[in-house]
Amino acid sequence: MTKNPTVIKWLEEMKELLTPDQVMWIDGSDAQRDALRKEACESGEMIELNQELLPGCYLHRTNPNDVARVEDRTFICTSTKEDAGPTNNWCAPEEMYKKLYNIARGSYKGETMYIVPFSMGPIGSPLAKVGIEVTDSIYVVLNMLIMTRVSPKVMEVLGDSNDWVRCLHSRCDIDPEYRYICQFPEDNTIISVNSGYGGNVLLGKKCFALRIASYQGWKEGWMAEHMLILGLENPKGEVKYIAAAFPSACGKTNLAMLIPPEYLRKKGYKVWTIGDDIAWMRIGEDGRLYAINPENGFFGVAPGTNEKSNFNALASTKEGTIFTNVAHDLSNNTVWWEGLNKDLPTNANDWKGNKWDPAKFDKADKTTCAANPNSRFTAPAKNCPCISEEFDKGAGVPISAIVFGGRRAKTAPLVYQSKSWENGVFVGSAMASETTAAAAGAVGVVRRDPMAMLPFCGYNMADYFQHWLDMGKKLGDKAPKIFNVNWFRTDDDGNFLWPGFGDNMRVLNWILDRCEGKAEATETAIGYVPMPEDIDLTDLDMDMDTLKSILTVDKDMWTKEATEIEEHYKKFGDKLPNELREQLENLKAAL
Ligand code: GTP
Ligand code: SPV
Ligand code: MN
Repeated sequence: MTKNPTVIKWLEEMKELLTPDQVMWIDGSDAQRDALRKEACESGEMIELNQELLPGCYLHRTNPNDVARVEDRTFICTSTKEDAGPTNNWCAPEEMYKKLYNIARGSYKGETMYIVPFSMGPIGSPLAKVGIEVTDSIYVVLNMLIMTRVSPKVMEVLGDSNDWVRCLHSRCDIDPEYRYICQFPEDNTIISVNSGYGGNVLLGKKCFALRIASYQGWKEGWMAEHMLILGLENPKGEVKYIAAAFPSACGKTNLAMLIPPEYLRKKGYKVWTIGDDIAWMRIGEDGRLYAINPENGFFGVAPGTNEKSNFNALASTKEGTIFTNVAHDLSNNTVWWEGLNKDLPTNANDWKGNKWDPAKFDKADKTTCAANPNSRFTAPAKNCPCISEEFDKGAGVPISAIVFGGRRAKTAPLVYQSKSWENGVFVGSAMASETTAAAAGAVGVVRRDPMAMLPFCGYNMADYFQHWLDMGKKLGDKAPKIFNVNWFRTDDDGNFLWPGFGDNMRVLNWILDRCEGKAEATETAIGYVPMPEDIDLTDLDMDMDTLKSILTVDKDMWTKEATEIEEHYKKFGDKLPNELREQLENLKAAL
């Protein structure tokens, strides 16, 4: 399959370490994929769903101890602890290699070692990068075939180069005590053991395209971000691109595929999806920032996805999709999850494979759910009805606006614009959000999650902030404008005050108008907030007072916020860029 000496050497090492009975190169062909699907169904690893209703679709259940990313077991193994920084778990590379090799040694015995050569980004694009994942899991292979570009062409494009990422995955015993997700950015290496869940094992995704790539971007002068990318077409047919960073399970997939409200659709507004989770961005020849989506599919949150909330995501899952940890509707051999529709299935198995009793379902108690709150679909991007024609082109799209956001019941207004690039970097660095089921641990706790990259930055976050500031200096007046949004403001009873989903388009329009200097704003201590009349409420059952209430910047809350940001900044010590310290002082003074 390859003559690349660096590849051959590493694969030999892996074979010796893992001692598989057989080795199989994955070539991306339909025939090989079909044979693997068959094998996985025979062994019970996957369940074939109703092929008339859901052709090429399968259900998989992970071990109940293994349903989300594990941040406390994720390590950045750089030579020095300082290079990993205060927000990452760190271990010296030699020590971690030794530990992981001891865990993985002999673990493929009696099994097949699958070798998956993949490209993150369109194969051969100057913005793309190559990886090779070895795994003992057919489920992982089949997911990688959807989420990345797998083809013998990947190895051709790589040639004899050593610029590729080594990805070792071994399920071992799915033992949480010995579960480790480790990145070695200096060696372009990832090792994941004792897990079978998405972000822990589809190593092209968070491990490579964010943790390793963010480090590469820092060294090579580009950016790898936890961002969706969408194109917004106006009635004149002009398309402007927006990249948006929200923490896990905070609305990226939904925003990336939104359907504009009817009155805007009638005027000719459209949204095109480029990506729903990750953006790689470089400065183009014209000095603007260009983004590609390095992925080839969507690994989306199932619960809450329905025809109304996200028609395009649901449509994407109708063919060639793998569902993980959703409920199995036995009445017609399809899938179900909370929020799909109001018809609770009466003959279904829950995500653990046990008979589910809808009578015991209690909305407020997640343990009674049929689907795991972090259950997911792995769907081919090409299925998406609104996929952009730029998606598969390697050139990338020029970004007009960068948007940060999170889940904040109070404090953050619906939308505001930062006062400058530096101020925007400050806004991103101070971002906070309530935690979700996407990672193991408590849910609903507010934590600082700078640029939605807290679990994904592969180096010292203070250096990462500096890298953002440096990129802004290079971009100069061609830099995208930076905004912050919050779809999740609630009333005192916990009800969302903003309708969200497709109606978020109303906010995107204001954002693009601001980029073109067309919309007014009020200057506040934190940035520019829209005049209430500039957020179009046509056809919406919302009164002006409610809108005004979610646009307010409360002085007391923000004074408290500033104190908390100061506390958050202390972690970074002297490494915190001075510009950010100044930005914090400016905020305090303005308040
Ligand atoms: P990851 O794949 O984990 O990175 O998540 P994501 O950022 O793509 O989040 P996703 O779009 O899957 O949304 C997660 C949850 O937030 C789902 O339950 C959605 O229904 C909900 N959600 C998304 N957008 C909105 C919104 O505008 N308003 C409200 N209230 N909920 C939303
Ligand atoms: C996230 O948690 O941000 C995800 C899902 O996109 S995972 O692939 O598990 O990281
Ligand atoms: Mn994500």
